[in-house]
Amino acid sequence: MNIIMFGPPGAGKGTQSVILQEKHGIKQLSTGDMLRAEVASGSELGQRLKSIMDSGQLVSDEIIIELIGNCIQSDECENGFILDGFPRTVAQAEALDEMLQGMNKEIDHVIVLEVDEDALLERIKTRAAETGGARSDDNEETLKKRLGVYNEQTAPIIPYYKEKGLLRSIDGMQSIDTVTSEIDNVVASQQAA
Ligand code: B4P
Repeated sequence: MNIIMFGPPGAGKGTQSVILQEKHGIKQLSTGDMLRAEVASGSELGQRLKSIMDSGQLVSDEIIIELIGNCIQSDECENGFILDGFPRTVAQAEALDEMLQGMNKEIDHVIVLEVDEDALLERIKTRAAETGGARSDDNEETLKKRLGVYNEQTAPIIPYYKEKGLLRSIDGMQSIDTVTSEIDNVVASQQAA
């Protein structure tokens, strides 16, 4: 089963993808984690990525598409994958379709976590406090920029997948456990079919 976990910054994509990976043995592919690993490596590319991420902007489609293409083809994704934070632009969604066609794979569900902006800000503040500011983009100013980028560049993907009949909207304002059980229902409906 191949899933896209979709939603604004801080909606809980990473949180739910980790749970889904553990429960169903399908591989979480988080573009955010991959980019943060590159930053942590101290490479020259990592330094460039850090300044883009700290400014709340998106990393170029070219870099992201190459990153994700290599992962989807790996043996780790044999049982399926969860795309966590990808695609984030219509160009990324189109490139993904092209890649999957070539591999004879397809997306089964696009799970959209809906969370309002005040709650997102609270979550990011909590995470910053709990982690001692481990993520340099976890602050109010950057979050506001990221929300602007989400509304302009990422949300337009929603009609793209709606037309394909793949959207499954979930109220992401609920507790983590409740969101998980609603995602489980989506997954179970496919397994029963
Ligand atoms: P990401 O790493 O994808 O970060 P995110 O959107 O903040 O996280 P997510 O939605 O996963 O929230 P989480 O579960 O952690 O992106 C970081 C940056 O990388 C981007 O800004 C961009 O620059 C770059 N990037 C990544 N992918 C890219 C792409 N495809 N193209 C271009 N650039 C890209 O949850 C947040 C917090 O809320 C946590 O503390 C969690 O505990 C809490 N929480 C979760 N669910 C909750 C719930 N139900 N109730 C209460 N709290 C909850």
